[in-house]
Amino acid sequence: MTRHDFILAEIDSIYSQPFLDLVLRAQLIHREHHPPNEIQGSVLLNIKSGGCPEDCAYCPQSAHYKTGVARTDLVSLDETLTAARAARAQGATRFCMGAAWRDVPRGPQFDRVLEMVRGVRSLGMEACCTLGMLDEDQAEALADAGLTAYNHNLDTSPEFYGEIITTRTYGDRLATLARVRDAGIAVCCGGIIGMGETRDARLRLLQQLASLDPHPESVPINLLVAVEGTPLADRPPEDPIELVRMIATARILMPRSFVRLSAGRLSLSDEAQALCFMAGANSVFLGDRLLTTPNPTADVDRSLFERLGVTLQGRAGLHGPPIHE
Ligand code: SAM
Ligand code: DTB
Ligand code: SF4
Repeated sequence: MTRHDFILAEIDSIYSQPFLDLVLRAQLIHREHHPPNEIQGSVLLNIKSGGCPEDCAYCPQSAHYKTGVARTDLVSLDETLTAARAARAQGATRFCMGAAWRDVPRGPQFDRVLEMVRGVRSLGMEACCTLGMLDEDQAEALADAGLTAYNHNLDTSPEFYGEIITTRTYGDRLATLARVRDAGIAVCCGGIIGMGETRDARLRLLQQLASLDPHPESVPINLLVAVEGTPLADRPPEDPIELVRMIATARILMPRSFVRLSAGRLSLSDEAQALCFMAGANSVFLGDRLLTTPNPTADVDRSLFERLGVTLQGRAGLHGPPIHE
């Protein structure tokens, strides 16, 4: 039974209980719904970098800040499919294409994104996009092209949102998420910790995520990567124990979702990552690059997974059409 009506005090009593009780409970729930030693691997490709008109305070790709991130045009179909094949060879089952757009431009650029989605699906991989706001027609076109999932994060609580982003509202985000859901595309929606938010703000984010009905199929939990030039550049590193609490609480509230240990893995020890998996994280980004910042290399991840006896989710877990190649 999944629930969507958690009150804040309930979430607080889960999140704030003694750490070992929390992790144990999360792990037991995890095992009821997921294979215990299997992790989903996704690879990200930045298909259009930098120059974004939004002012998200954490983001190196916002045009409002001087971060040295290159501004590029939309990459070619060829380049995308080459990267998708490499991702598949590294063991990823999902390929995620991210664009630094406020919303998706109509015309040839969107047509190319649709080609990319078809191409990735024909490699037998799940395809995910994160392109900013979508209208109904665009959501339907992406669904028709075979898009598996759309990433659109709520990032933080409704109350703290205005401190982080002023160029769009929480309501704008929720409206796009509803269009994605209505088009029949899986929803990937999560947030960031370490931006100076209170514990209450984290609980409210979790409450918002769990109130989505159905729950998002994937819930990325990002640890802030503090990037020089952004307003959050000087944020002190977040306590990894808080990240584990966040993941464990997400696992308990949304038992069937993939909980993705997303940005920030490079700042975690192997032991902290292992605790995140113990707490119910069952998805990561593979590959040495996220969108603009580094991520553990394939060798480092392979060794970590081997030492933990963890395997990458195989193709058997894939939804969608069979492999054509
Ligand atoms: N422009 C699209 C959007 O905002 O939905 C897609 C790309 S955006 C980079 C996707 C997500 O990456 C953001 O919602 C945020 O959660 C995460 N993110 C971006 N920069 C980050 C950073 N420096 N540290 C952690 N997470 C970050
Ligand atoms: C998500 O929640 N995290 C990913 C993905 N969705 C698109 C992005 C993380 C970006 C980290 C900063 C960067 O590399 O630019
Ligand atoms: Fe643009 Fe997305 Fe970065 Fe915000 S998070 S500035 S919308 S690329």
